[in-house]
Amino acid sequence: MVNHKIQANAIKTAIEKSKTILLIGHKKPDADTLGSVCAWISLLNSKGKHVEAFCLDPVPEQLSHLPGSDLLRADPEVFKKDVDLIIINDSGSLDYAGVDIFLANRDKTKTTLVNVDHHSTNPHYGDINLVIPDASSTTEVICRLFTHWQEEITKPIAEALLNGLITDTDSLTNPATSYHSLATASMLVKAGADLHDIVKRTLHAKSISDLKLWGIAMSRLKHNPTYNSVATFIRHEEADELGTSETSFEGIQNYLTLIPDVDVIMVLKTQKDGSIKGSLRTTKKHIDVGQLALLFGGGGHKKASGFRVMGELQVSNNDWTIV
Ligand SMILES: [Mn+2]
Repeated sequence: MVNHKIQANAIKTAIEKSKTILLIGHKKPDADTLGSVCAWISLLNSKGKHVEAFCLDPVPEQLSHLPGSDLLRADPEVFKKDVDLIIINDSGSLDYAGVDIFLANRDKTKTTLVNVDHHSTNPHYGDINLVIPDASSTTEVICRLFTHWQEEITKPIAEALLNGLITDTDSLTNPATSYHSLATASMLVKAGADLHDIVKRTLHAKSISDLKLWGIAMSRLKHNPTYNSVATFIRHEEADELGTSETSFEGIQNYLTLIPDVDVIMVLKTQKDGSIKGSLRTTKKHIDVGQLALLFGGGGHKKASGFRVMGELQVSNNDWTIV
């Protein structure tokens, strides 16, 4: 927090001045955005603030145990209420958060917007922006923030934060994992979070359907020697037929980073709306897949990023193209 004291103090003042605070998690919520929102709920409740929480999509079953997650609503009516402060968590853009249309006419004299994130492509859309790209997760940013404020990291806060940190670091193994992430995880375990339970619930919970979906993706792996990349794809009909969720797809690209000596991993998934979603990963120090995703109108981090393009996936003779 050394380099972000001004932002940390500004957020503190904004909270002190606020009666009603709206917390936002991004659409298709993951453990990082939900862990962040739930940690805020615990802290702000203890300070007697009235808290509302919004997320466009429902909380996934495996994260519904997080204390405070039952407060999240998908009802946009909340944007018509008198809210003093809005805190958006883990969203590289307002569109990614799913709230761009709801905030288009925000009265900036009444409502302050805080943007807390770790995506390097974040354009700083808030009035106060606490964006730390070297943090493994937004939950790590929030942990640094609460610690800087000398707030007590209670058991519910530790539980919520460690869920996000463990998920975003792939159980403290991916390149985003730093000395700080390990120290943060250690501190959260000391504060009462159950590391074993979190790993079991989030990353190790693979159903038969999830593994069948993985099987389809693995059978299509293709190495492109020109770019030294490995790619595969999944059609949304295949995922639907197996009844898998968005999170089962998530793990595939991370697992593929186990392949040594490959520069870029790409997993494509066709969407119901006719678009194609791509996830990019790299374990190479000199490669920035965040920049690569920007070329396709997406964004993300140096080591993990994503994009969405309109198009159709055509497969012929073991060759596939987006047209
Ligand atoms: Mn995150």
